[in-house]
Amino acid sequence: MVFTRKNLWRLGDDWNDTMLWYARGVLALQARPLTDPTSWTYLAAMHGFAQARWIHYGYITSSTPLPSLAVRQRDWDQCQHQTGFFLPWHRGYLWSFEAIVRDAIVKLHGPADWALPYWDYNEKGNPKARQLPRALTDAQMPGNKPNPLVNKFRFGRNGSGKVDVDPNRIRLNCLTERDFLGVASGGSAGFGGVPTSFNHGSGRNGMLESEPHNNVHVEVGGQSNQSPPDPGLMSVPNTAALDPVFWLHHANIDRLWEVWLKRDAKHKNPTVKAWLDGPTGAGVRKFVVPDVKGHPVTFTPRDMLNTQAHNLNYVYQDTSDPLGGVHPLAVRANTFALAAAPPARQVGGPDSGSVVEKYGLRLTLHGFGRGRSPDEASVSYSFEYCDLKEGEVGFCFWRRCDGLGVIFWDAEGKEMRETNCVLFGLPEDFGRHSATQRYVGWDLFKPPAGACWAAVGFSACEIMTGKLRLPSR
Ligand SMILES: [Cu+2]
Repeated sequence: MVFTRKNLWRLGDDWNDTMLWYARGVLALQARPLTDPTSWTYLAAMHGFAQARWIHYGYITSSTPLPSLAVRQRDWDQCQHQTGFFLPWHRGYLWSFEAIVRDAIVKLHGPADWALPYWDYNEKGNPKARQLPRALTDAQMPGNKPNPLVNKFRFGRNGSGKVDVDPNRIRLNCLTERDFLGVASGGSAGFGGVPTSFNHGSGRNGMLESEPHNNVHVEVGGQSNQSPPDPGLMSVPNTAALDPVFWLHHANIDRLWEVWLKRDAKHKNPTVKAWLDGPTGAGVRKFVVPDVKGHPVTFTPRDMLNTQAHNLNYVYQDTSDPLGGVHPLAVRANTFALAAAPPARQVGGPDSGSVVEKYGLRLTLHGFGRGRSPDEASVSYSFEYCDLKEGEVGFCFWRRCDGLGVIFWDAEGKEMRETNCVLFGLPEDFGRHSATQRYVGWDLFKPPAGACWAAVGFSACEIMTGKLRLPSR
């Protein structure tokens, strides 16, 4: 039997079997002690553990026994973030969790085909997609028992406890990125992240990890309105997996990996050994998760490539392309070598002549990529499909400090229209508005007065040939 992970909202707003059994399974795991590898708290501590915070939130007390140091060093504080291991590590982690919950459900005489639902906050045609259904918000579950799927530390965007994710924070432009692995600085961060060794955090976020993944964490967790505020469980890796929503969010992130692979034949998993083998080297931690008996299982990204292989054995209900498919005429834009760009400066433009060569990636852009954070700047040159003709060059500009999304300016610097990242670069946009040399010029780089600029983007297609000299200032 292949298990099917279903869309949370399509199961219904009301209590349904899948969510009812999830709640019962969570209760069973919560009844197990922290030292049990199949307990709710042990599994959450594998993502990240912070004893003082956990005591503060009431998940343990100062006298709760911990597993031995050796076990903690093997299993806990393991989550992989800001790395190309983000997706494969979380896939193994989800597999372990789901198997343990299912095992608990079966022991309670529940359905043997139970699988973790996924929360598709981007689902089209569902006005409630960005909220949570009743099973995750009701104070009580059927039978008038406290609902284990809720907690006091899920504050939501405004601290009220109501989850309603901002649509501008869950855009899916990561799906248009061609490469799984990116680079640590300069060009694209890649769909799946940058090559690292075992990386429990710090460094550059991959595109999917950044948005929607990170943003959903913070939109759900939020922080309390008191002073000093408590961060919500989901807002911080050391507490995130204590919230039952965590697993449904991560099932969706894992699903988006499948969506990305399927939506474009050019999208491929890494084939480099350093990624496939996972972290290696003397003293380097391995990826380890418990099986249903609590026995440690070591895995590598190589083991995580095929969800239908016997070790994983699941599919998603829906992996259709939320962006409506790759345009047949689309040619992926080349993202130019931003590593060569000078450090971000105040408002500027190409103040010296710049030469673009096919595949040469020689480009001098000054005033590039200003942002409040490297992450924000990094998304600026990470998407693009365009349909430029040979010899043409396209420019795009956008700001996102204020959450407005993508904005195009014409040759006069006039705002043309606001659109969403995922629409950016559709041939009709790019072809009509920006694909001629007419748009090359200093004026283009002037942001509107008072605008908060995150980035200036530049892209040109692989089909571009020859050279183009940008005018000197
Ligand atoms: Cu996460």
